[in-house]
Amino acid sequence: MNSPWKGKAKATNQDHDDLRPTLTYRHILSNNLGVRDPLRVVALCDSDAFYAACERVRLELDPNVPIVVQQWESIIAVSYPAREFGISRMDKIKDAKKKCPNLLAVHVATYKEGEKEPSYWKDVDTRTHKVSLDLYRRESNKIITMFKEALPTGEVEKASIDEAFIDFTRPVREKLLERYPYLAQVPADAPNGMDSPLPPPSPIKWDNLGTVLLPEGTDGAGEQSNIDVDGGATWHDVALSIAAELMRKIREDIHSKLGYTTSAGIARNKFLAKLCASYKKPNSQTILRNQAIPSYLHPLPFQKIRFLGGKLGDALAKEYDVSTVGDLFFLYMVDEIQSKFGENALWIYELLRGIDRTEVKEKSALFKSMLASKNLPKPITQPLDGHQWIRVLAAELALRLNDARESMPTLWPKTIVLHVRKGHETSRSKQVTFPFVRNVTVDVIAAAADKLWKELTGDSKTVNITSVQLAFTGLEKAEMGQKSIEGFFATRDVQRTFLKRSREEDEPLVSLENTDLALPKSSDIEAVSFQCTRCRKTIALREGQATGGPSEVAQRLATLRSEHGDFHFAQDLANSNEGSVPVPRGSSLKRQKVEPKGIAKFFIQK
Ligand code: TTP
Ligand code: CA
Ligand code: CA
Repeated sequence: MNSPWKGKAKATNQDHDDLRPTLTYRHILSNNLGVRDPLRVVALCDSDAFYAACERVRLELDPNVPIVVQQWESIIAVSYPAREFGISRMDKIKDAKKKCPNLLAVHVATYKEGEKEPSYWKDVDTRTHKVSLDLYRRESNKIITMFKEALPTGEVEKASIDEAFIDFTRPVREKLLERYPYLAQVPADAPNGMDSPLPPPSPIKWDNLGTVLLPEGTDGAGEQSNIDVDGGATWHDVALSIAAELMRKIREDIHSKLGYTTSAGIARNKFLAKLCASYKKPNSQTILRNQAIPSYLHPLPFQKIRFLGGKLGDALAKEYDVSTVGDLFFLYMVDEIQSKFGENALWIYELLRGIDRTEVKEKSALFKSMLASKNLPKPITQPLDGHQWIRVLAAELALRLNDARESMPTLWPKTIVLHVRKGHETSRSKQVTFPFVRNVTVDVIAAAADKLWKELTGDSKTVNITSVQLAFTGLEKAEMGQKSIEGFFATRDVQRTFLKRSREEDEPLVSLENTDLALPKSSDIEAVSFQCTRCRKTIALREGQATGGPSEVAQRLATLRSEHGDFHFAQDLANSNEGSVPVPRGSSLKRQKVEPKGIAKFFIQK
């Protein structure tokens, strides 16, 4: 094959040609260039020490109080004042208190047998209580709502319980045209009409917009902060600076209205925005200019990049004896990697260049399902003892459905599913149509679930149930037409649905789409498996991995989930590569079907 990379087989700095594209009037006047828009600006905004901050606000504490949030014996969030004492999430409560005798440790709220609402009980026990993350979900929704209200033409995608991607491209373009109206008029003497290059922008005042990362070859320690003016700026830099202005204002509003500090990363795509969001935490924002992408990416240990971590990262490190993104970038043996990775070579190639074309897209506002689950440290052995756990899970579902009904009064789950794991046997589940009722109370839910429980346990005298999950699926917002809410519910036949026969399934039919379980990090997962929203497969921890404390299991599950997510991300990137990928012309780096070998096998779904 006649590849210009043959023999050289190395990347050069010219591979970064996409960092300074020539912008024309057509670019600035088009509003639908999508992920290939050269003026694209994306931010990732993450809340600082989120659960700890929620508890601090709830308790109306001084922001300087050192506080940690505890789940059973583990620490799950550490406030920044507590971090000053060297406390981290890895510490045991006992050790954290040794480091800081005044430490305030708040146990996360729990549902307790027989209680309808979660609360902060004096004595909590994983054998009788279940963690409630409802406060954090509510506060998270308030923050997301503020993003959306501030940016009616922006796109907001909740990425986890405390972070969201924001696509600033449209709001920024509106501001650009408002501030520089001459950009909207193609000059009469422009040589190529709409396709003529824009005039150079005036210098940017970066002061007070956050930490601006420095391009290569500039004096300084990697960042430029509070500098007055900046020559050499591009229109993309102007776009970044406008996004930074809007982001700063929203972050200030969140702080003054809700009391939370946040940190944001602002760059040309999601991958880079996420990567620089935690550059300076807490209460900060970092701007990654296109020219600074190579110098920011190259020194990073590549295994720190989420998609290049884990087993794939280990394999890469072993195979090539490299440690940083820059090492990989310059050592990247195109043909060799192509033969090892097959079509997946492309996305690694792009990632090393700071290219990511994934969209910022709001997941449907409608939760398709809601799931409450509990891993039982002490298995249920008497069938009658199931009832107490069913009530605990029913209380959580009732609260979450009623919360959601505040904004969607006709939200109704078509089905309720009960799923149990019996020792090491495969799990079983049963489901039944859920009655169409106005008041979804704990009693209504528990009645349906009790029935399913009886069907699942049959006539057994003893059982060995180690995990119970209760879920609403098929959640839909029903059309009300002209009716009032009361009239709307009154017209439906409530009882009929209860009489329908339940259906038995080997595997849970729970679609986790848009539940918090679909998020990479959620410590409320007290389960040993999850169902992927993309491929619908149930992905479970291997035998032996499902042992240990709830937080250890949750950690392992989170790792598994993140690896599985990376698999899909890799696939998406590989599949979105038609078109203007900056692959050197004539390179053999093309989409080819190659049998997976070596590292490529990490991309292959088992
Ligand atoms: P993070 O955003 O990872 O951490 P954080 O907000 O506590 O701190 P930072 O300022 O560094 O962003 O996680 C958000 C919340 O998710 C965190 O407050 C608690 C919860 N969480 C867990 O329950 N278990 C975990 O292992 C992690 C990483 C987070
Ligand atoms: Ca956070
Ligand atoms: Ca986070």
